[in-house]
Amino acid sequence: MRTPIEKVTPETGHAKCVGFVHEVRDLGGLTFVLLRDRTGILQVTVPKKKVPPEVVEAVRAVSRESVVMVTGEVKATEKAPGGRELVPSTFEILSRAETPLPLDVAEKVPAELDTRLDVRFLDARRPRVAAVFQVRSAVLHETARYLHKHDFIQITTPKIVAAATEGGTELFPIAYFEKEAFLNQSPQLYKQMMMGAGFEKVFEIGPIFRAEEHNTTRHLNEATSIDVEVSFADHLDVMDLLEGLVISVYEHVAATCGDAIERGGFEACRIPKAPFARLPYAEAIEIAASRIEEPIAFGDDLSPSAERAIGEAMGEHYFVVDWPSSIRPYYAMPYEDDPSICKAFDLMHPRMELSSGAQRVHRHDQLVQQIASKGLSPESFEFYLRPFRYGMPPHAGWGLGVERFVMTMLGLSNVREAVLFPRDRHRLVP
Ligand code: AMO
Repeated sequence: MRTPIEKVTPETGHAKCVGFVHEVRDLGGLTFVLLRDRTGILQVTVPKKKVPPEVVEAVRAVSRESVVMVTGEVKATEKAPGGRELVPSTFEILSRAETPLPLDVAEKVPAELDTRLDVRFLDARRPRVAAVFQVRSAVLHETARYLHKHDFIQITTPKIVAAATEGGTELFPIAYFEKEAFLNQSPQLYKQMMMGAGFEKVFEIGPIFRAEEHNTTRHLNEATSIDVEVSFADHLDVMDLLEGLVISVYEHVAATCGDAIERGGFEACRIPKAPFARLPYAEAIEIAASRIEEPIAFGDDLSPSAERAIGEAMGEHYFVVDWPSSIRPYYAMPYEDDPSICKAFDLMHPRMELSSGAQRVHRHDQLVQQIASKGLSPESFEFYLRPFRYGMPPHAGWGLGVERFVMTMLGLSNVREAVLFPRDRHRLVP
């Protein structure tokens, strides 16, 4: 059995360690090899006269980032990282890395993102990148735990679909035998249908596909969405759920990823505090209008500069509520006393939108009328509309983008940093 590097201590005695060669420093009679696995770095000290000749030969031949297996005695030393070193009795090259490396893994100064993404497998060997994906894993883990604890049923819905959910333009058409089909933009219609099936509380964590042409630091063409839908609930209920989930995920990351976050050189993330402010859209527009140059008025979407200006004024996570019905999807429930606004919300991080949600229209005829009034054809939504004719509970839900969640949590500058293999306008490989 190998010993993970973080478990190697001066008390270990004889140890077998396997990892990547992080660095080789040849000082003549003495060579230092830094061995790295995902738990840390171990100094392998090779006094050439005191170790077997085949060890000296292997150390001379090894290149950086090769995978090696080293056995030997662990000794205490103040001069090495972690206060210990390993003096090898065997040194075996399991897999030799070619030189030169396409990316310098030990380099402190970051390379261009494009170069890094081309060789993501090497890039992810860096503690800073590995930390992002450890945090992402913790985010997904706690999300599922939190929702299961609140009696949600996890579902998985089709990604090959026949209709748009969020409007028609952002669809990727695919070849599906003799039929027209698309990659799904959102599990929206399916999670709502499961309210008609009586599941009451469902969630899905899965891919969403958006054929957005623009190339920004916050848009992907394939993203991961945490989707939730709840019966017998309104928008306020699911906003409370979202707020509780966000805080719980931050707490879990702080409790379980502290070491990785520190090794990656990130600042410890500050846990947001409940309750999040609830800012009516009309007030958000006023704040933006007073702070940005470009004209903005009631009925406009919040542009990135408007979001930034409002975020600066708000400072913390906040909700924007009471949106104009004209700029929300057909499934958002208008207020009874003022149908020009609806029971929709966005959860905002001061830097950008994290989540959108709403109480939904649950009455069939109203839904048909709203689909038509958005210029869409109710016939192409027949499979979705059908359950609304056979008893549909009032319901509400939201979708939360995993990449933006991780990006804002760690202060990443580009959403692509939060995906292993991002898909964008120009990137389809690896
Ligand atoms: P919306 O389209 O606002 O709402 O998406 C919800 C959240 O998903 C993330 N997201 C994206 N992240 C990166 N790149 C993209 N191209 C991208 N598109 C979306 C964002 C966004 O806030 N059906 C509704 C949700 C609902 O009402 O339940 C929906 O999809 O973080």
